[in-house]
Amino acid sequence: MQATGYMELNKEENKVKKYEIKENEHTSNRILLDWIKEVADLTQPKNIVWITGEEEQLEELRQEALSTGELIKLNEEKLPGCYLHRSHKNDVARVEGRTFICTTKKGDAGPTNNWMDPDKMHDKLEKLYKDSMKGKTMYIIPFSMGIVGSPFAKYGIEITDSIYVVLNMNIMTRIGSKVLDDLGESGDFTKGLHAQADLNPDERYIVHFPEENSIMSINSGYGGNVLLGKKCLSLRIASYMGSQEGWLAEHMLILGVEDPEGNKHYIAGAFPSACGKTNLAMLIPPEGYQKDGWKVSCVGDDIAWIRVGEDGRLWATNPENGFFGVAPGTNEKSNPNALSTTKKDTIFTNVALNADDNTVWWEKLDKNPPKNAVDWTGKKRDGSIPSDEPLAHPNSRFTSPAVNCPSISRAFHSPEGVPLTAIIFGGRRAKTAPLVYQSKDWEHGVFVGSIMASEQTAAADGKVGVIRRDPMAMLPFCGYNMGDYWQHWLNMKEKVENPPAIFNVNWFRADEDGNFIWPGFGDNLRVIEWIIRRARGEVDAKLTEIGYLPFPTDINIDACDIDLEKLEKILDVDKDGWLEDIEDIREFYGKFGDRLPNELVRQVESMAKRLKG
Ligand code: GTP
Ligand code: SPV
Ligand code: MN
Repeated sequence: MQATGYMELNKEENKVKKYEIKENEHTSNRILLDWIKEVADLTQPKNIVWITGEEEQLEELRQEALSTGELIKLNEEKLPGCYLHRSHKNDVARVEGRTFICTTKKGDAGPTNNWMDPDKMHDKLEKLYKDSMKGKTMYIIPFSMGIVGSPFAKYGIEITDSIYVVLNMNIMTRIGSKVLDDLGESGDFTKGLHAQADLNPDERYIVHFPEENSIMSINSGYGGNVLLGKKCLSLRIASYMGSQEGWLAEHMLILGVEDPEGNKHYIAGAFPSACGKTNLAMLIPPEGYQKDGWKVSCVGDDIAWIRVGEDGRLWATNPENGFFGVAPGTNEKSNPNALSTTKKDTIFTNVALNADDNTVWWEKLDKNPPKNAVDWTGKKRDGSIPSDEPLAHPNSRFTSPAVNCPSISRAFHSPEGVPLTAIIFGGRRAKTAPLVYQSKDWEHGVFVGSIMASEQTAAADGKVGVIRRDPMAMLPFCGYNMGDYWQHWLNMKEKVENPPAIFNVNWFRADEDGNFIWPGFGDNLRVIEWIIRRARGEVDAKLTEIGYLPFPTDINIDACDIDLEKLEKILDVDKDGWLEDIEDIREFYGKFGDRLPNELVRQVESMAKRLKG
């Protein structure tokens, strides 16, 4: 690989090398060059490579990763351009306990984030990064979140020693020289530094310095910990930027729905990790809806940047360029669009290999696990699956280009994004939260988002199934004090003349045996239809203690695998359940002290009164 634009000032082995990073064909940006020198002096790479985004360079990197075993080439006929990667066994999900927001004042990170004094953290990290790239190549990835040149895009530079990161960033973001060209001499970019070091989980850190616009990640090689454009920049850093600049960075999918009359509506939805964003974003309408002329398109599946448009509406863009989706559970029935998205130019992480034909497999892909399987840890398996030892890791993922998705929206390519008709919040809750309800107004809607709770999933370390409060699905992703974040949401009311209606959904209500009552997936359009009709003021609803609930007969269940009686059951207000929730909400709110907006205190107390009265 051609290495350009740098010189080692001192080449003797075992001595600390000093690098001179020269102006080169890639950039003359002094702020960038100085930072790269600083990082190179600290990490001591053997080589520095600028990622241009050219296919030839990327192909060279793929070949190198194949030669070291970092990637495995899959069946070129069945899965053209696809690769398998296995991460270290101790490194398979985001590590929330080791994720930090380092602001000058502790209170600015807030009670839901880990915090350390920025100077102390820098000292600690410096020791860990020292010499960490010795003998390795350092890659410099210029990337854009959003369309390059758009006024809404944010640029970043990720320095990494991982080819897997380069190749994933190439799918997930817009990378390469065009970003440097547009950046010019400006210092307006996020600095992201990633080193795998020795993957020691006890020294793993994912650290954000919002005030310095920088991110440092060390000792991991996995997804959300290392693809720094994703959760680190586009949510944690961007949420902080949004609070300063008057916009919102949210953990939301963006869905386009066209009704039979040709009206187009866009909906943004915040569900916690592994709670159905990708699935809803790629929804295929039930047959009857298709016949009637309903069409659904996908603008984004994980992150939305939301701004106030000149028309007084909220407009959402998807800053990403690909999907980093959960593999298990994805199949021809649940999400055919996602499945077809993964059929080419995809990197699979921690799924199982079918050694007979060099394809991939994961739980619930089909009912025929490969007889000759290699599981996600690299172990040969005979295809029988003890329940505690799945073939694919529960958080195994695919990284695919957004343009692979058969239902990708034309608006995906539009810099200004789409106007929102509705915002939906939703969690994974076996009890209490009904299938759908609507908030009464913006303030009540912000309250509904702030009291979201959900069962924990395999997307992060921690105990799966435990219920925790996850406001706006942003608990692990809010880069500043969550109390200030709620206030920022509340303040939007003044700026948005035509706000979207706000709803809450729960696809995961379960019966006594733990089976989901609502069929979900494509049938979720039935709920979306009600949401759109409500937002347009076309259908009545029942005002209850928690907000507006549908009259059950207003949800279309023609040719749907649920009867009216069951539907009524999941459209109830479980007063005892909600009263228990109130206790928990008060306790949670209590953590925020005087950073908790008064509006939310009023909301919870008046809901308590309604439930008791
Ligand atoms: P992240 O990428 O971690 O942010 O996750 P996500 O929110 O995009 O979740 P995703 O759509 O990948 O779904 C995660 C899991 O939930 C998968 O196992 C899905 O099969 C399951 N799931 C998604 N939608 C539904 C639904 O409507 N009903 C049921 N029962 N399960 C669903
Ligand atoms: C999530 O956990 O919400 C994800 C996957 O989308 S990761 O990129 O690992 O954060
Ligand atoms: Mn996510």
